[in-house]
Amino acid sequence: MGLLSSKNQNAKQAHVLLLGLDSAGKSTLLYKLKLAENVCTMPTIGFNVEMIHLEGDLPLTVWDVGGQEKMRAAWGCYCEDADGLLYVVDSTDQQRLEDSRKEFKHILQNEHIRNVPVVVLANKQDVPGALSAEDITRMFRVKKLCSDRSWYVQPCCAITGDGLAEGFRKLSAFLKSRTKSRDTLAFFKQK
Ligand SMILES: Nc1nc2c(ncn2[C@@H]2O[C@H](COP(=O)(O)OP(=O)(O)OP(=O)(O)O)[C@@H](O)[C@H]2O)c(=O)[nH]1
Ligand SMILES: [Mg+2]
Repeated sequence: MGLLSSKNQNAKQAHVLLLGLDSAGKSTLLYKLKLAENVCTMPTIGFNVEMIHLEGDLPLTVWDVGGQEKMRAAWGCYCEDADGLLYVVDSTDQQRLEDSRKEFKHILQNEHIRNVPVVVLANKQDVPGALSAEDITRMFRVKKLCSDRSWYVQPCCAITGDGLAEGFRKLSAFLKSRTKSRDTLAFFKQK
C-alpha cells in the first residue's frame, strides 16, 4: 500500500494516481501546479511522477499515467500503492464522456484502491460550452459509483490554473481525515 497506508503511519506524504482519458489535460495541469507554467505537452507514453507540495498541505507524490487506450489496460498496475485518485475529465469532449465514465467505473473497482478518496477534475472550463462540475457529477453518476468513499468534483482549467490547487487540497484533506480516523481506530483497538 502507499505511504499513508504503510506500517509507518506517521509518514507525512501520500501517493496519488492522476488518471483520465488521453488529452484530458493531466500532464498540463500537473506541470501548471508544479512549475506555475503552461508547458507544451506530448501524449504521455508510460508515466510522469512529480511531488506536489502545496503550502500547509500534505506532500503528494503524483503519478500521471498516460491515458491512451493501449495504456489504460496498465492503469491497474499503478493502483497497488495509491492512497488517493485524481480523475481528470475533458469537460468539452462530450463524444468520449461515456468512454471516460466507463474507465472511471472500471478503475474504481480495482481492489487496491477500494475506499480511497477520489477527486474528479472537470477540466477545460475555459472552453465555451464545457459541461459544469454538476453536469459531470450527474452524467458520471459519481454519487453512486463513489458511495463507498469520500469524493468531490472540482471544476478547473489547466491553462489558467483555476481550481487546480482547490482540487489537490480537497484530496489532501480527505487523506488527512482518513489517516486520523485510522489512527483513532488503531488507538481503540490497542485498548
Ligand atoms: N483549453 C484548454 N486546453 C487544455 C486544458 N488542459 C489541457 N489542455 C490541452 O489539452 C491537450 C492535451 O493535454 P495533456 O495534458 O497532454 O493531456 P493528457 O491527459 O496528459 O493526455 P495523455 O498524456 O495522452 O494521457 C493539450 O493541447 C493541452 O494544451 C484546459 O484546461 N483548457
Ligand atoms: Mg499526459
